[in-house]
Amino acid sequence: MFIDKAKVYVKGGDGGDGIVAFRREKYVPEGGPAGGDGGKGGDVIFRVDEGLRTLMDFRYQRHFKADRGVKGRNKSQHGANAENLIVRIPPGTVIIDDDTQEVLADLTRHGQQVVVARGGRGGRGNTRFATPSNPAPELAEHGEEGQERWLVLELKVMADVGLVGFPSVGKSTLLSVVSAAQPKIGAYHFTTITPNLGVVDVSEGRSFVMADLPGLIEGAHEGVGLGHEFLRHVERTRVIIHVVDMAGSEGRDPFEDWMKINEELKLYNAELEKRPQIVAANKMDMPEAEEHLEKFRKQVGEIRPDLEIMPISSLTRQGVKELLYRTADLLDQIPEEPAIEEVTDLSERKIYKLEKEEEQDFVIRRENEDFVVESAKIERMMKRMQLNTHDAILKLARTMRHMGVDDELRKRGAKDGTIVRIGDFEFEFVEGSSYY
Ligand SMILES: Nc1nc2c(ncn2[C@@H]2O[C@H](COP(=O)(O)OP(=O)(O)OP(=O)(O)O)[C@@H](O)[C@H]2O)c(=O)[nH]1
Ligand SMILES: [Mg+2]
Repeated sequence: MFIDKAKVYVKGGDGGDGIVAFRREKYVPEGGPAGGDGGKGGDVIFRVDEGLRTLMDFRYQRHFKADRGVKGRNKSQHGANAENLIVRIPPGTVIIDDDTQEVLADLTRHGQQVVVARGGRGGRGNTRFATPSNPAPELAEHGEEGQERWLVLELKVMADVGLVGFPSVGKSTLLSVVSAAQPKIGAYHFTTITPNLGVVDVSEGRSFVMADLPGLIEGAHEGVGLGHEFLRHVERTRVIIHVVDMAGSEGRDPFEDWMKINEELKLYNAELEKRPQIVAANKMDMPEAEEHLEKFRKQVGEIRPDLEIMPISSLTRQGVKELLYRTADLLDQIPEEPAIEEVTDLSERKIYKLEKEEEQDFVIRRENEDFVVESAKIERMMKRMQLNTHDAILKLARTMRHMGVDDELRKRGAKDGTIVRIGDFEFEFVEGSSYY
């Protein structure tokens, strides 16, 4: 089965922790700081590989996590950065953030790539925190957490040729006789519910990919009968083979059918009206077919005299070869890139801008006698610091004072001994502290 949608979880590797260490030298009782920084966590990168045609692999593997950076070492040695995790995707994959529904990337060319989850930075070791007033700090940072998110991958079928038409006109039957694909064929409408792809070998190494799409009906451009889902696939094909049932089964009129489908294509995307089209007048083995074809040619000729109409029978294979040759010739004349606008602009800036927005300073609330400080910035810092040492708490206190948290608490009536909470931490407000 051909899968064209997948949901995956990606997580960049966490950064390695920085460490607290000191030099130990002979005859030097208290050596200087020597804790190294942690290494950077690996990024998760999606890269286009033209050898892939489907999102099938994502059915088996849905979680992609890059490795974490290595911890810092003593003697001020840096921990190693983790390798990036490269995930191969087929050309034509659209990557969407499942939370925000923002399109993150629309990758079409071999080798194009995008970072979908950045690895965290390594934490700094205590070597980096030495100052003249505190030459031997007991302070190091945790590695930053890698980014994580759920993504929806959508593959717009990169078929060269799309088979369109009403249900039961014989699209799947045609694909089954010209390729190795084995789509379901049925005497009832909507036998095909997801697109099928087949590779058609014409001759001397000439081949193209043909997509058999589910039948379209009136209102498809408005989403009727899952029309949007299917029309999306038609957009990227270079040639449309419009299959029309010449037997006039179920009392249908071939010309009316042809007009209605074209109207749906046009209403969905005006570009599709200009897409090269060949009419495959199918079921020519049926008794009334010749008569219908003659009438159809006349009617079409009045509005589109240039349109190619090729009579075939998928059942007897009459005319099928000619149709394939003609299609291959037409493809040779059309550039590889589909004639539609692409949404490729995918700077990392666009991807990561969401995080920057939360950078608000702080909010102070009262809870009975106590104060609660809410601040993404401070909480992030607390997460990052290893708050088990005096030096680390000192640094946090200093930052809060610089941000104006102390002043604001004082203004709101905080006194010596008032309880202040931030995240999971609770401490006493100390007035006029010479601490920092
Ligand atoms: N006589 C005749 N019958 C055909 C021909 N091509 C297809 N059929 C029959 O028409 C019916 C529908 O064929 P499908 O290939 O499933 O049609 P489809 O267009 O894929 O239909 P949906 O997937 O429902 O959109 C089946 O019973 C086929 O056997 C043909 O050339 N001649
Ligand atoms: Mg079908």
